Amino acid sequence: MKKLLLILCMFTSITSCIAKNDEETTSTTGQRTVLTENLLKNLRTMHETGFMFGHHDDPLYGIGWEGDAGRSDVKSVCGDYPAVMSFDLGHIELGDAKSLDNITFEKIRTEMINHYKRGGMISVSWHLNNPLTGGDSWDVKTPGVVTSVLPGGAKHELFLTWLDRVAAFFNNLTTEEGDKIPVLFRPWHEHTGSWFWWGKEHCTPEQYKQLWQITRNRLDVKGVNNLLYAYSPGTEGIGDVYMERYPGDEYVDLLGVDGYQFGGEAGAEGFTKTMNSMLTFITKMGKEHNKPIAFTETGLEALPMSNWWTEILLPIVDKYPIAYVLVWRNARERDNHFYAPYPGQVSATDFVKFYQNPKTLFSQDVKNLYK
Ligand code: BMA
Repeated sequence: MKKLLLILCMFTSITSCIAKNDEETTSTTGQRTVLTENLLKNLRTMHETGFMFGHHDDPLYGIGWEGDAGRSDVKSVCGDYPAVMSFDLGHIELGDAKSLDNITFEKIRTEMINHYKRGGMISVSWHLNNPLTGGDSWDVKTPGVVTSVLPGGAKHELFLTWLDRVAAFFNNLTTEEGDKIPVLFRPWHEHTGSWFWWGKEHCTPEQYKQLWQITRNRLDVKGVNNLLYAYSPGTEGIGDVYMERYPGDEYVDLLGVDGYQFGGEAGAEGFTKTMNSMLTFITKMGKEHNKPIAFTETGLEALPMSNWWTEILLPIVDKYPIAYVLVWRNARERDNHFYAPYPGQVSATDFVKFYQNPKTLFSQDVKNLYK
């Protein structure tokens, strides 16, 4: 065996989520499934074995292909699937059949089930539209969008219907055997920046926290009991910057950070410095708040550095007790918008070395995430 399999714990615990009272969103359930609790337990101890590698939209498309059964750029390079696959629910709120990246939600659901069946973990982000303007997540020209979806706001009722569509998707995520598949949901990410309508300059800390609360409470009320929730700020700062909008321990299961290397090779030093600072802080917060931690999004666009995996990313992450690190998608519809290698790509050989490192965990290394 290249790597140790995860050690099973015999005992499982079911802790109930604390539901907040909000008149129309009072939680009636608030209990997670045993599979979901088991995933949380295993995320907590993952760092004792290593850290999982993840890739966004991994089985859906890659460089030069789309929709080929069983295909994955990561697997084509190293022989195994990532342990974590993330997907995005943008446009599900509209009732559309296809996501903002032009994939049917039915296909996304199928690939989530496939990945669960191979033992892997699923994470979900949500680049939802702007409910006030009808624009996208990045439409930040009009103020007051967050206020508009809070109780009493002009778009509150509409927003609840959006949350209900998300709830229906998660509630419908079941295998033929009847397992309801656990998911790490990462709503309202990168909010310490201001490029999304829920970002720092577009709402107060209280409004942001309320956004989390109504999201969580509505999903609880709708019986969504298969989610863990990740808090994923950007790299704008540690300390108060990171924690200012933290919705509270009862809403969050994992502390993360999204941070990219920008500017090609020249950005390596700054990226290393920033991520060491962020991950040192998150490690401390994880201990204080008793939460697992992860590097929830990262990457170097178009991977121009042949040694990026083992000489930049690995030396950063292997110092911290992260459960996983995830790189963004290999877009098939945009030039040079990819974050994992494909066969022949300049960093492919180095990625194989990264894969062979005993600390990096891929699909074959994580067979007991739900036990
Ligand atoms: C961004 C880019 C966009 C994409 C969005 C949601 O980072 O990759 O092209 O639409 O994520 O996946």
